[in-house]
Amino acid sequence: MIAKSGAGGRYDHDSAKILVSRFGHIVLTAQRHDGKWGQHMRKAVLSIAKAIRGFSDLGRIQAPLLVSIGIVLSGPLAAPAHADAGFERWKRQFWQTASASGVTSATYEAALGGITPDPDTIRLMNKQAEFVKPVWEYLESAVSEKRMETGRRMLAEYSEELGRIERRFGVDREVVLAIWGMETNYGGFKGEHYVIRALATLAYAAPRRTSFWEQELVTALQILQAGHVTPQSMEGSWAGAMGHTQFMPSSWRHYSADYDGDGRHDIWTSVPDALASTANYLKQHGWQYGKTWGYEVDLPTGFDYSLADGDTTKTLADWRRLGIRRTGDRAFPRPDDRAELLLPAGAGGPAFLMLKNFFVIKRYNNADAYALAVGHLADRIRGGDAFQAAWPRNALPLSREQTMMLQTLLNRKGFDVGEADGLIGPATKRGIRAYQRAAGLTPDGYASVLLLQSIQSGS
Ligand SMILES: [Ca+2]
Repeated sequence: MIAKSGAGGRYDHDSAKILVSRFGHIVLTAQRHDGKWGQHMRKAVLSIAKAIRGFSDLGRIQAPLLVSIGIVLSGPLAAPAHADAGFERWKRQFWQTASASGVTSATYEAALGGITPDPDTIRLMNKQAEFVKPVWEYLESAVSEKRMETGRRMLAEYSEELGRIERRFGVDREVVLAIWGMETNYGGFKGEHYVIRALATLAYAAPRRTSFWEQELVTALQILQAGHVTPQSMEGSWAGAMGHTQFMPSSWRHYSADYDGDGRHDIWTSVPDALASTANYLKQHGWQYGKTWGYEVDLPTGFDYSLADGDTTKTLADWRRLGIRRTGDRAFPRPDDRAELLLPAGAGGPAFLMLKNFFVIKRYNNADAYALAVGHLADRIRGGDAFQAAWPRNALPLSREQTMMLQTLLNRKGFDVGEADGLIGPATKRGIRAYQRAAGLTPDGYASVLLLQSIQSGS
């Protein structure tokens, strides 16, 4: 047991102590007589944290963790903090699952021994986005000037590696870079969470999909055990997405690659390994080398917007026969390729014909806006143009609550959208189109604040 005197000597009325149990659990006791945590108290906790980092048996304990424990302990004569008893029980129980999958007790102890639930993971796992960011705002930050510029710099810096990756996997270098740029800003922000801790927190506390998180955690432990990365470097997001390209452990298992042949698939600290892994992921999901993800297009007046239903596919030649032209009136180089029409912000904004590679990018993150941003960033890194059509900046998307309101109103008016769940799926889009047709509006199925207002004013 280690006891370090903290603020006690320095501050008359406050004291803090760190105790470390033989299992490596941290116990912090703290007192401040006026019951408030001030800046000096935080400094005291931080100084203790710094002092104990020298002890090798503490494993992966970092100052911010201790500060966050310290802040939880506010209140007069705060009771000693203790590890979450439920979490400790869960850890003992999970050991059975892990050992059955070949995880050794040494790996288990080194990885999970001293950890507590991750407060960020707890806070974020139940959080639902209240406001939906308009696609144009998302694109502005995702494909910023800075990110394009860094992408072009990285294209030069890693030209040799990217060339080899392109030849080996058959995936265009710019899209690999664009995913790296989108996921972690080219490694600038990989997430500072210890992946084992984040996944353990989810396996223990997530309201759903417990077995999914447990399996991801088992895989993460196997990755450590095989020596691909050290626990100290196994950083990722609060939800367990890891390294430069934010692979979940299961994706790492199926798609990671070893660029330099050192036997480790190190997506955490090796940029070439991470880029090769992303290329392999895209290839395994069907990437078509040398082809684009899609084209911005102009629609003719009187176009039948019900064809943009997320389901209809036609060859580019067939779309051309319906009056759709590529922006700038350039030809489609491969008119026999099949494409789907997408209007990310409804009839008032840009329109795109999406090809196979767009849907391959979506396998990385299943959101149209994400795949559009990756594709566009790749084009811009390559020196391509900005989108031509303007975004309808007054047609803001609905929040979840507003969507529920819209759904309730549509159901009430006889335009069946199913359950009012606040999510815009195919049934809601069908209901919106039916309403738009009946009201003499363009039936694009786009749920905007303007549409909600129109329905409200007519009801
Ligand atoms: Ca390697």
